[in-house]
Amino acid sequence: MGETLGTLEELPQEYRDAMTAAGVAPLWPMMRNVLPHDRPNPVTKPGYWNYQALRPLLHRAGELTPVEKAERRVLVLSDPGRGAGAMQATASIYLGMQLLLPGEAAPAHVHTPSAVRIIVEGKGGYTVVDGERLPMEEGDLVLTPGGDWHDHGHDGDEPVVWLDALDLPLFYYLEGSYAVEGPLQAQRNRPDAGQVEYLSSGLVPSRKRGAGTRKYPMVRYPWTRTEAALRELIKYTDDTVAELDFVNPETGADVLPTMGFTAMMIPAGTKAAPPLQSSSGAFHVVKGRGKTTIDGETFDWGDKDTFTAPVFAKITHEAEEDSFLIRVHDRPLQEKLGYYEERAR
Ligand code: 1HN
Repeated sequence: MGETLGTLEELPQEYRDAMTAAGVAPLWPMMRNVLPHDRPNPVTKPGYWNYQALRPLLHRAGELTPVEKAERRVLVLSDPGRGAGAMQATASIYLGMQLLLPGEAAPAHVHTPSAVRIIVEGKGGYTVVDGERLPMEEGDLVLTPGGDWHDHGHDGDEPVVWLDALDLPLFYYLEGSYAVEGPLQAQRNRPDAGQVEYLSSGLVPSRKRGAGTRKYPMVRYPWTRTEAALRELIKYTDDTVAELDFVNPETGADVLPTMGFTAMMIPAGTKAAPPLQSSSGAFHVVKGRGKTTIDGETFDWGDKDTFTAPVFAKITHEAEEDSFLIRVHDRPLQEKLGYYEERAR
């Protein structure tokens, strides 16, 4: 226990060459890399993206690359620990900022990873998910579960931007990531289920015998309701931060199998120091102002900024104004794998 393990260099060169020729390698020099003591040793580094800095770059992409040439016009938020161009923001979470201009349509496709949009700015954008037309308004959370057809459209007159979060790194790692393309979908002429069947929390369509429910019954969570719920909760909770998890209204489970989403309100003047968590996370500021220290790095944030935290990060938030954030995390996956954990700081 705790002894220093043997290195590759200690072994005779002819033995190392013979192992290489046989297609094998000794485990012991690599043992502590794959199984560090006590806690993981993440590659992921804390990341921060200022929206005012991204915005002109995104608009430039709008001038340079028509949506037909991009399929999806997105700037990817790369984990600083993996470097520019990395297709992930943490080990399990991909993030990108997507721009759609008035009159544009992003073609329909379906893929194995799941996507979630958090709307950043602009009016008139919509997504069609399996025939259901979902208006996109600032702060809304819109799900595109893996296996559901989706395309994006825009009836408004100003650019629309949203943050995409996908479990793409997992699917890519599993060599399970692929898409199928198709024609734009016919849209059902009615409001989405969040405005009809699931308008009111605690009420679901009557469970008549034999009436089946969709696996993902509600795919749009309007921000106006989320904010109203947080503002009410903060008045009565003993916690310094109000937190609400987005769940499937039929099952109460997390909205997707791998990714979880938590709406947070940090009141002005409040400091919050959550326990260390085995999940990694991305924080998107719907609105507010404050600063967050993650493993010793401090980020000053404002409206529409995004920042990330590796697994077991030591996180301290301080809000200057009443601040509303959505946290994207991989707790649902870790719970299914049986190792989600929180530790005292
Ligand atoms: C995707 O399908 C979308 O549908 C956005 O808007 C970003 C990033 C990687 C793979 C698929 C979209 C994506 C994506």
